[in-house]
Amino acid sequence: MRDTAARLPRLRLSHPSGSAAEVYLQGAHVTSWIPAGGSEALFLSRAATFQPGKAIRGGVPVVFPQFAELGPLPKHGFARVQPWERVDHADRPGAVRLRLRDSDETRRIWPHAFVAELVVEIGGDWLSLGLTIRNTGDAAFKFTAALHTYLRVGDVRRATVQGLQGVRYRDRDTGEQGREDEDHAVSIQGEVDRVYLNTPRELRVHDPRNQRTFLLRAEGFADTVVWNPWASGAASLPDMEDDEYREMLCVEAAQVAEPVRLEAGASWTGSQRLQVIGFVEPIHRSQSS
Ligand code: TA6
Repeated sequence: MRDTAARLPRLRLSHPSGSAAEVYLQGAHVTSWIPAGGSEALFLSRAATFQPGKAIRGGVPVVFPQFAELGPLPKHGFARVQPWERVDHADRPGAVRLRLRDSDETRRIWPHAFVAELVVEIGGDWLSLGLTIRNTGDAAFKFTAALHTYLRVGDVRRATVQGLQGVRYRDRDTGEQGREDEDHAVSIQGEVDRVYLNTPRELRVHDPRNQRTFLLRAEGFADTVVWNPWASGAASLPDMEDDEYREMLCVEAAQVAEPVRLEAGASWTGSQRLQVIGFVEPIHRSQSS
């Protein structure tokens, strides 16, 4: 990491099982999660920078109120670079609740009153993030959002995502719309940046190199974004080493295709739960039938 992480305040979560996590108040950004008896499960770039107002490359950036450049706001909105406050420990060991309210700065970018809360919690082999958005103003607003999770994998070229078979997607680079192969798990053999629409709630990411499988369960978020910049994309990112694309795979719980409309006083919640379940051999439909 190029510059001192100490400049930004962060919290450490620990669970009686031995699992641990790290969360920066800027962005309510989880940058590390180590399951009990395991090794780091989130990717954080060696070139990540930790500066006020700058996004951190890796972990779980909170994307709100706009996903990517799909709208007039700054890319991925502002939640990931705003200072959140710790509200409480959510009354459980290994849990914390963080809050972001609209301010003069956020209203200059997006003229709405809101409260965002993120509850981060770890257990022995899982990490869960629950994002709640409340409209505290007197008019409805719309937003898109994501938990932009960077999983750490041993070798992305051997990793597969199970559960997206037959699911429709939009390719963000080419604009192409398509449907994923019915028979095979998604494997990453080049740059990928796809929004999978209305995805199953449960997905698995198999990482044979690290001999582990992630079980990902999303609620509230309809879509899933799969992103890996590959060598060329990584080379264009100043806060990512050129070869690090091999060690990461973003599998993001997202609400992109259909923005959420929140009436005054209403709230919305979306969550993603990651669990490490040891290595489970992927099942191919052609094998199981
Ligand atoms: O979620 C995928 C994506 O929108 C990609 O298009 C890629 O640009 C990535 O997010 C990272 O965005 P960032 O602004 O953090 O460089």
